[in-house]
Amino acid sequence: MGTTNLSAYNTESIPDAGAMKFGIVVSDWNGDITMALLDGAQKTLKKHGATSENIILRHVPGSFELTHGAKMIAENDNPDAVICLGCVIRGETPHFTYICQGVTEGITRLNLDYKIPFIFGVLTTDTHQQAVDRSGGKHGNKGDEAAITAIKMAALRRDMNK
Ligand code: DLZ
Repeated sequence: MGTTNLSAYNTESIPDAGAMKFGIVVSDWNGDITMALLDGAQKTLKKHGATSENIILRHVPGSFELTHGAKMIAENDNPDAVICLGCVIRGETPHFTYICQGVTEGITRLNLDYKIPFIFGVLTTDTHQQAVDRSGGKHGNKGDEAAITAIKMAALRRDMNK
């Protein structure tokens, strides 16, 4: 189990994203990791048909601000889904717990309050190496997975609104 690539998926099972609009909000904290997540998410969206014009990108300082950044994209850019990308690495103080709790509850609430899906693409790791392993390393890229989830959830909503 330990070496499973979590980003492995069947490409043919993914809906076409050509007519979909996505927001991405990315945290600049732990930027080496979050830029790798962003790269994965953008490449995966485009691989499945999304155009550059239909990928709205905004940066926020840290993962705690992802909720507000995502909310602003939802209110200003009319996306079909918003992907939230961040990386919180455990330190010596309880700060890790509060940030993780804040962003998790924030994104959950957005999913309940708005009609579009908000995707949780936040790594929460004990070490920097664990984050490297999950942002394009031996465990895949959480950014790819977040993009696939966004496409699937946008398609679900589209199908249910038919
Ligand atoms: C303050 C802080 C710390 C200690 N660690 C992280 C982290 O590992 N990952 C992350 O995304 N952000 C961290 N931050 C910043 C907070 O998310 C937030 O930006 C500040 O507390 C200001 O609200």
